[in-house]
Order: sequence, then C-alpha cells, then structure tokens
Amino acid sequence: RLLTIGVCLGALGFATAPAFANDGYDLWLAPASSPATDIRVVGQSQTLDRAAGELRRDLAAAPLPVVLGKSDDPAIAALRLPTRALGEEGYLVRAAMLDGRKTLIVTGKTDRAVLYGAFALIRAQKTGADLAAIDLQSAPKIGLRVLNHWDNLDGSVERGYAGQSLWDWWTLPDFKDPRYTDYARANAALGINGIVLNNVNAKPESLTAPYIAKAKALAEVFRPWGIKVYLSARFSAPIEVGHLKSADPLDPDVQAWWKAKSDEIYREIPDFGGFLVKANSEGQPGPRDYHRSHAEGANMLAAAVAPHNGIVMWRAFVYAETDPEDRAKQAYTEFKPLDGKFADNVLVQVKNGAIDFQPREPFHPLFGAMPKTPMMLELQITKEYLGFATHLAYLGTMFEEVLEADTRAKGKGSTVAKVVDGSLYRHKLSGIAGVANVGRDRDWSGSTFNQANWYAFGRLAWDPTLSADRIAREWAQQTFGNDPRVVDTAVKMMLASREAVVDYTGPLGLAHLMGTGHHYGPGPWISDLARPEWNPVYYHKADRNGIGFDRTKTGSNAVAQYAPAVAKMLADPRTTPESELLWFHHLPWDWKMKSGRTLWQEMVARYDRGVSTVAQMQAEWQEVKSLVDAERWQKTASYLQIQHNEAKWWRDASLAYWMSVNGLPLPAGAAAPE
Ligand code: GCW
Repeated sequence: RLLTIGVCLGALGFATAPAFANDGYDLWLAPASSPATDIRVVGQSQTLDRAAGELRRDLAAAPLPVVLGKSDDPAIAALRLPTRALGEEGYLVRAAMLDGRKTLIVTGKTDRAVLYGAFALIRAQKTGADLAAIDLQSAPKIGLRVLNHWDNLDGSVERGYAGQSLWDWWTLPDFKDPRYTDYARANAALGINGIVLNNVNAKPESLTAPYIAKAKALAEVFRPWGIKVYLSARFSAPIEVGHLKSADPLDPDVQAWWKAKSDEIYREIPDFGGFLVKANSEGQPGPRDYHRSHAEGANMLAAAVAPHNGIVMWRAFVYAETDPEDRAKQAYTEFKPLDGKFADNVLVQVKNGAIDFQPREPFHPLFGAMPKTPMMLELQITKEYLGFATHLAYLGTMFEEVLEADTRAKGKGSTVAKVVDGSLYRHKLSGIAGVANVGRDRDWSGSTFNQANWYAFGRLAWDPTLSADRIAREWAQQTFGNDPRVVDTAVKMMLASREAVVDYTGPLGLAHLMGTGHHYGPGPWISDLARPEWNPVYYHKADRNGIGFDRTKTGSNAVAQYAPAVAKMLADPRTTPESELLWFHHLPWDWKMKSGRTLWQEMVARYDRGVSTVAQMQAEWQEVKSLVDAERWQKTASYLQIQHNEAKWWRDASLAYWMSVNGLPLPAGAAAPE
C-alpha cells in the first residue's frame, strides 16, 4: 500500500528525492543522457581518439558538428585560427566553416591540447554555455600539474581517508584495472599531467625491477591521457637495493648507481617524469647524513635523469628534532643559502605554510626568497588536519588564499601564484603538487564534497588566478546538475566551510592543536611527547597571562624571513591580519581586538561561530533534500551530523583547556558546552 501511495504522489508531481542510486563514481564526468553523435577526428593518435570518445559520451546533443584535430593538420591549418599563442598544451574551441558547414573546431598544437579542449567543451556545456556561440581559449599557466600519492606498497595510504590505494600492486602489471583509466580521465579533464605513484616516505623496493614494471603498466594507461608517472625515491636506495656501502651523493659509485637506475627506468618508461624526494625529514635518509647539502643531493639525482629530460622535485619540508630553532624557520634557514646551487632540472617543492598543512597557515617564507630556483607549491588535498573524510571543508578558498598571498619579494603583486607559475623570476620550469585524496572508495575521495577539493586543485593548477567561488560553482553544476537551488546551496556551504573548520579547531592563527599521531580531534593540552616540536603546547604557548607564539624580534624572529614590507607588517600585532595573529604574536588574554572584544572573548566567539556555521550548513543541506539523489544526499547529511558533533567536541574540549590555563570564565552569551 505504501508503494501505491508513493506512486500516486509521484504521479501527482510531488517533489520527491530522486530515488536512483548515485555513488559518486562518475565525478565531473557524468555521461550525457542523449550524447552528441556528429564528432569527427582529423589526424590519428590514441589521445585524439580518447578525446573524441569523451565527447561522444559526455557531450549532450550539440547544435553543430564537432571536429577535433591538431592545429597543424591541413584541414585545421586551412582555417587560419589564432593558435600561435596557445603553447604546447593550450586549446582553442570555436565555430568555423569547414567543408561548407558551420562546425565546432577543437584544436591545439599537440594532441594533449586537443584533449584538454574536448574536456573544456564538455565543461562549458555542463555549466550552461551556449554551444552555438562558444569561443574558448586557454593555456595552462603552470607546467607541471602533479598529484602526489602517499600510497604505500602494502596498499595503505598515508593520510588517506578514502580506502586503500587505487594501485593494486599485487595484480599489476598484468591486470590493468579499468579504474586506472577512469582515474586518468578524471585527471585529464582538469589538466593534471603528472602522478607520483608512491609515498614520499618511500620504500626502496619501489625502485626494483618488479615495481618498475608495475609503474610501467600504469604509465601505459596514463600516457594517452597526457599524464606522466613519477616515483618518490628513497635517498638510501643505493645501499638497500644496490648493496653499496654509502648513499653519499659525491661518491662516484653512488652517482653511477643512480644513473644506471634511471637508465633502467627510462628503458621501460621512456617518458618517465622523474623523482620526488623527501630527504632528511621525519627520519628519512638524505644528503645531510653525509654532511652534504640538499643541493648536492638533488643535483646527483638531477644528473641521472637529465639525459632523459627528467626532473627532480626536491622537498623543502625539513625540520630536525635536534634543532632548537623555531620549526617554522628551519626550511628557510636550510634552503635559502642554496639558491642558485640547484641544477636546472630541479624544482624545490614547498608546502603552502611553514609548519604543516594546518587549517590556516601564513604563506611559507621561502616563496619569493629563492629567485634562482623554480619553486613548486605543495598543497594537501587530503584533509589530514581538516576532519579527514567526514568534515565538509572546501579547500578551494584555502588554495586561493595562499596563491593570492603577496610575498612582496619584487614589490607589490609578487604573489605566490607568480612565484609558482614561474613568471616572477622567469623560470622555464614551473610546477604545483597536490597530495591526493583518492582511494578505492566508490566515490574516490571519501565524500561527495571531497571530490571538489581534487577538482579545485586541478583547476587552480591549470590557472591559479581562477576564483575559488567560480570553481565551486562549476564543480557543483557538473556534480549535481544545473538546478540553481542546489548549486547555490552547495556553493554557499562550500565557501563558508573551511573558515568554519579554522574557527572550531584553532581560530586567530592558532595551529597544530590536534591529537597525536592520527591528527584527529583536539589535543591542545598535549605536552609530553619526546619531540618537543610535536607538542601542541610548543605552538600555542598559552599560560595564565597570554597565548600565541612570539615570532617577532622578541621571540623567534621568524617574521624576518619575509620580505621587508611583509616583515614590517607582521612585526606589529596591530598590523598583523587577525586571522594570523597568534601565529606571530604572544598576547595577553585581554588584548583588545578590532571587534572591541578581548582576545579571550573573541576566541570564544570564533569557536562558537565555527559550530554554528556547521549547523547552518546542515539546515541548508536539508532544504535541497528533494533535489539531490537520495544516496549522496543522505551520506552528506550524516557526515554533516558527524561534523557538527565533532565541531562541538573541538570547541568544548579546547575551551575547557584554555580556561584551565587562563582561569577566566566563559564570556556572557557564549554557547554552553555540551
Ligand atoms: O605532517 C606530515 C604528515 C606525514 C607526512 C609528512 C610529509 C608523508 O603527518 O604523514 O608524511 O607531513 O609531508 O612528509
């Protein structure tokens, strides 16, 4: 009987939630229900075929025929389209008369560029563009657009919250899971052109023949999609795999080993991208073990891959337990003097902030500080410090914040984006890396909204000047369809979400307050870890009189690592952005904030605001229940409930601790702890 009633209600046109299941597998590549058919390729390549295949699957019936081909194909060259400025990877999509018919031309210099054009056309249609009037032209601003997988050879993923590794090392290289292809498609749609397969905490085995064969199999799947594979290299592999006595980068035997190893890899994978290295960081081996510099270590590897046009991405994420210097200063201290010492095919890869992917960090002082060295930005897409898979935190706004940050290194407008895209110091090499958030979960990223973070990374890697707002909107349109009620709601939730996490985990520049090891949930009270710089108390320095890390002259003087204009601004708490206040200053609890509240009152208000923003997101999501398919709606609703509970946990536990330190009561009007 219930069924009959349901059917009747449906027939009467009552809005009920779309009942079909949608597990999110399609990402931004949902197939069109009646796809376009008049799609033709000129020229011949696997990549062009893939591009046409995408259009035949995802492009909805088009008002005009579509022709794809490289700009030097005679049929396209004859049209004299303005393709000169597109470079190797830029595309042009516009209508032209071809064989007497108005035709949509998708073109670019290389077949990769054409592929990107095809995806751009699909995206334009899904976000509401009129195909008859379409005119798209875009070239990537950053050369290397790379995902870093922290995937281990045992199938686990370090800081991964979306299931086991995508790579099934057991069945590779013989079985190429179709998922690898879908993964490549999703990445190519964004313009991602490199994948580091294994964790930066690398195992030496990943450089042995069996694993090279597995990497080769993946490279073969990815190649037609314009994606190269890279490997994380363990610095001591010459000892562990090569049975040498040393891994000293100045030892000729060690150099010869890396050279032979690189040659071996390139024999199997002729377009292998190169190596990513985490050296002398968190227990990893590196050149410092032999009293050599990071440049000497990087250059040895660079020499090994240079004959094959390979590159080395050398991470600057270094800090040592034995070093009494403020952890936020150590990477700069170590790397800045090496500017100009790295080989031409080395990029130094720097995290967005100087500590470690916290919900908010000021931009890393190394950006702009090494003019002679191409600098890659490393972002974390997986949410190690922002609530793992469950909390909704759209990172587009966070990525945008760091890209827009002005280093002032060459005067006003020296943004991190311009350092990273190579334009500030005119570098040929440029790159950006994102620590992937994918795994074997059906929805790839652990939640629907987490997919948006992968998407946002890819779009910003292509064009770091895109706005987080626009990216959120186009993602929502491709994910949920074009109903403005759903799109507007999703975008609104997304744009508020990251600040909410900052508010309920550590407002006003507080950071590194989480539980030990797993990094989930609050732990500002933790003070007994053997490594002092792993203790939250090291970062907040709260006592009866005040809170915050003094990084001015009276403290660690980390502010002096920034360009003078920035350093000056940060030296004074009154000119420091309040969002970064306690990162740079130790202030009394009754410090007067711009709002007129005391610092303590402001902190409490922010914690409360974080919790109420999550409640607001829940209410907003409730309103689109009938407009989103049941499966994704329900999972998101349940996750928001988890987030709400845990936002309260963060707030209440943190405030209880701060009150135990400062002896102050909760200000009037603060929400009662639960
Ligand atoms: O903060 C740490 C993470 C580690 C990670 C490290 C890094 C891969 O907690 O899991 O190791 O950053 O970036 O090297």
